[in-house]
Amino acid sequence: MSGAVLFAVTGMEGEGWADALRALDPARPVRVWPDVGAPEEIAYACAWKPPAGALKGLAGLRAIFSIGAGVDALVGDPALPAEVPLVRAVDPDLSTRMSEYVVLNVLAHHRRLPRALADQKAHRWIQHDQPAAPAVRVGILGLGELGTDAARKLAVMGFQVAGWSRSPREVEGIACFAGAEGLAPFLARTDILVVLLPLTPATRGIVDTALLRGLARDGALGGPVLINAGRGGLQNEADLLAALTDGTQLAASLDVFETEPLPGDSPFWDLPNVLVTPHMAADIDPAAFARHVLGQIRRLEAGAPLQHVVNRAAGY
Ligand code: NDP
Ligand code: OXD
Repeated sequence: MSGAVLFAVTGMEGEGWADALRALDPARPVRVWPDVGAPEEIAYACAWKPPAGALKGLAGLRAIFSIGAGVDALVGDPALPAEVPLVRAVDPDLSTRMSEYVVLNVLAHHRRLPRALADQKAHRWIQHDQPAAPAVRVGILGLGELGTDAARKLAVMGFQVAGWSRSPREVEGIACFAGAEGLAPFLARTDILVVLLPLTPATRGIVDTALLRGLARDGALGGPVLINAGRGGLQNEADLLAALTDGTQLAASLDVFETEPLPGDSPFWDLPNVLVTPHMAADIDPAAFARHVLGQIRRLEAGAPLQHVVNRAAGY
């Protein structure tokens, strides 16, 4: 019998994900927690905020697949078996969705959409200045799977694009900066900052007053813009709120927050220079996730190494 797959999730419905996998591999047993069946048959687990201890006692477990690119919640879960490889979600469908969100929001600020929406509400006909894309410098904090795809698509549109990563990278047409010493020069040439970092001990709270003050102030937009589609824990929200209200920061698009759902009384809802979205930048499609998981299972069962394995010490 092929190794069985167990979906262990909370906050989402497991059956739809399981059905997508069954559709692509009808011979493989697929179970949804708590209907584990015989625990020794479970070879693979797909997890998103798994119920406490759901993956304990599965002696035959060979891999855990995160139902998401971000693994901060799983890495921080003390009940997750430490010896089993954890694989993050990587798929063109996910990258395309994130790039759509990034391009949408870069263009929204580049073409002054928040101002136009406010003007429409007030019945004001104002033609705000419209700088050309090559006059605008976009910087992507986190030049990984998602950041690189978004960077390439923005470069095609004519923006000057740079990226920052932990280790040095080379991406054609993108100015690459890396490490602590690369951060200040990267920020100093950035008008629109896109945050696509994972949340780790090294990145928590990285978007603070000091970072925001390091952004370019001589750009065509008249002030720096922040787009955070990574994780809410990356931003110091008190610092960000101050920057958005005292003029340090021109505008922002925020898809992620320290507390989600964003509380109804959060001041971010009402700032005219902020576009708020409900953590929807890039939800992976169940069929795409099933394709990714089965691709990795087939590699493993053919004796090849798993791809996209999380470095648990680094946290991503
Ligand atoms: P990757 O692991 O492919 O890329 C992460 C990038 O961040 C890499 O370039 C990495 O550097 C860099 N990085 C990590 N730590 C540091 C550090 N300390 N200093 C500098 N750079 C660092 O992740 P993905 O691109 O697939 O995903 C990024 C994040 O996007 C996810 O972790 C998740 O939090 C978020 N996300 C949000 C979604 C949403 O709907 N809002 C949907 C999907 C993902 P290096 O290249 O050297 O490893
Ligand atoms: C993810 C997410 O990490 O949806 O994939 O946030």
